[in-house]
Amino acid sequence: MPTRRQLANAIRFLSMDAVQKAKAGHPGAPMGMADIAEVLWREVLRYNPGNPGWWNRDRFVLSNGHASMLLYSVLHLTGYPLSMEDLRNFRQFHSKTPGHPERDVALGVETTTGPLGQGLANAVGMALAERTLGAHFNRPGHAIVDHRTYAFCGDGCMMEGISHEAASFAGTQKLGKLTLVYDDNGISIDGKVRGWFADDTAKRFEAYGWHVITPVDGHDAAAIAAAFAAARAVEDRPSLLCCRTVIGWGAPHKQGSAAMHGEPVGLEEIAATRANLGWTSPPFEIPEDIRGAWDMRAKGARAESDWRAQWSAYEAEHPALAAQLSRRLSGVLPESFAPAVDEFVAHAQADAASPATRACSQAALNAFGPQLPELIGGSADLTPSNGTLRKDSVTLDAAQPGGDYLHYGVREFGMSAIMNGIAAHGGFIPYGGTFLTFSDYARNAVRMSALMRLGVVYVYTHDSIGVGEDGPTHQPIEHVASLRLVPQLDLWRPCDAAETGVAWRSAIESRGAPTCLILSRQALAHQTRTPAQVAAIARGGYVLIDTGGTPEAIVIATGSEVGIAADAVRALAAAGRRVRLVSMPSTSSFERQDEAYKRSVLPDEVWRRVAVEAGVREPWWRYVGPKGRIIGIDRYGESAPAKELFQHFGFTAENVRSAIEAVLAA
Ligand SMILES: Cc1ncc(C[n+]2csc(CCOP(=O)(O)OP(=O)(O)O)c2C)c(N)n1
Ligand SMILES: [Mg+2]
Repeated sequence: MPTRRQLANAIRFLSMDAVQKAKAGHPGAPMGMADIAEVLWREVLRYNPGNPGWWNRDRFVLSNGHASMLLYSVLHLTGYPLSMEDLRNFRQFHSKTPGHPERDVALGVETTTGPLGQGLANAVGMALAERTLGAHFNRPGHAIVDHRTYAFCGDGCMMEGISHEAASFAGTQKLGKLTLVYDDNGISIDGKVRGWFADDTAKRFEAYGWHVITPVDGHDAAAIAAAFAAARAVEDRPSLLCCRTVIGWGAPHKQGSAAMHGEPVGLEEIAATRANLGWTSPPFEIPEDIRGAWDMRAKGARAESDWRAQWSAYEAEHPALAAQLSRRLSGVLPESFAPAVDEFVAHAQADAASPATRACSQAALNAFGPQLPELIGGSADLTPSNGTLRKDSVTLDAAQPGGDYLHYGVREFGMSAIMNGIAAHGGFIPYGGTFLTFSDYARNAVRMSALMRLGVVYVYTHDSIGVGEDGPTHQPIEHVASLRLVPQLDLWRPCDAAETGVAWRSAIESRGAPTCLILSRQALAHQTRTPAQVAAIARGGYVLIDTGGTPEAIVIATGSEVGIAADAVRALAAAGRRVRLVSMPSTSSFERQDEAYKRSVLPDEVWRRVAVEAGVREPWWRYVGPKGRIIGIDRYGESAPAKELFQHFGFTAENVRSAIEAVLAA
């Protein structure tokens, strides 16, 4: 039987050799955390390499994502479908082993964040999702949802501000099944962290209300195992293991230095490490006894089959709950959802009321929310402004773990990354609100939602100079345009209640991509529509006001500017001009339509075009062309009542009319 050290060394050599072969990567952290990983993956974690997607598996998040060779090594060694060939192809084009894997559940990658610190917040979201799902579905004698969340992080994660947001939130939420392992090696890229990171991390986490186990010798398997056991024993607080490690442990001349962080170790030093650790196997070969001791397939299959027996009993006793849980985990929406939204939209159309779209959004949530027990709402401390609280919502916290509404506090980035974790866990559709201008604070987590194809819903209210008196810091100018640039992200800026309902439907149905809902603070005019026009909203852009025959000009508007443009178009119609109004709440959805549809809305031959949107002009050139006109704002706003600002910046029916007349005269 090999020693635990030898088992850990398998990770060290796979990591060193793969980084060397790729001529790029990060050997230091995998070598430093190898002993911890050996204990965690062989003794502590519950998973089944033969069925990586088994949903009651423990979750593992690598927040120091540069240590990806650590994860690939253990996935390979424990028996996940990751071959030695895959390890040899580390970082190569189309390999299963990219530099920073983000999410690939079929391979055992829950999430590993390239952007440091976010994994910590993702793990908080996963632990919260587990607890909430358990509260929804577990019944006496049936702990059918019962798994733990583990995360590794490094100095970089701890330095990042998001670690504060996430850890503070997790402490308040008392997430007892969350265990964070801190790789306290004293090294980051620039060298010894002492010069720029002198916090007492243990005290910091104690202050957050965490259970802190410190110091743990990260190279002593028995100490590590004891620390994991201690973490498990404390159920009312998340646990932090502060593990003292040596970066690049085992490399005789380089260990403990920043040189081990992010470059190949070098053939000479690798040979010296082999001699130092008594490792005689050539690169990418694992001795049989070590391979055998690492193989977790039988143990994993047993763990899952034990759980399946529990599931059968649960299903027999609680068939309706079991069916609902299965539905939620598979991401299928209840059949009652779409009709509920359709009814909301039909009512909105008939009511002809003209509230702010943030209020429409609140009403839409109230209308379809009861159909969707998988919704977990929230706001970064702007609940009344964002209109995110549904009338039947219950606060979700340690006292009410079965609730469905999170008061995230003033933590936009944390909220967004936590929502990514909730979505990645499964069983929930998270949505969270803040002011659009603060989407910048959350920006990289929004990008990660898109990159990881997570169906998170961002509710961004106060969407323009319409914010008014709060002034330029609170008035989004470039935000909508910049969010439209994010690949795999849907964005809707609806103009009234009907469009808001359709936008929500799209966001909820979009389980493989995030959606931003861009909503007004101020009341907006209702638009009348035919049933065909109502049906066309979902296409993202459609003809709202038409003329007989080919129009002379087309006006394209979104959100709060649709009503203004409609007034201008009607005035021109009264003057005998044939001008079409296109409402374009979602350019991302419109671009997915077929060419014939897009041309029917924006015929090529009609080149006289005007776009109106209270934000930077940039996105609209592609729609109006070089001869078009755009009424937008390419500067920061002003502090003044919204009505005056709209006037000042030219968002009036008269000004839109002048712009159309100018293109008509061209
Ligand atoms: C948000 C973010 N900023 C910067 C980086 C680049 N980066 C990758 S690793 C690293 C240093 C991390 O230090 P530590 O977590 O201590 O890792 P170790 O060197 O100990 O492996 C930096 C700055 C990143 N990946 N993400
Ligand atoms: Mg470090």
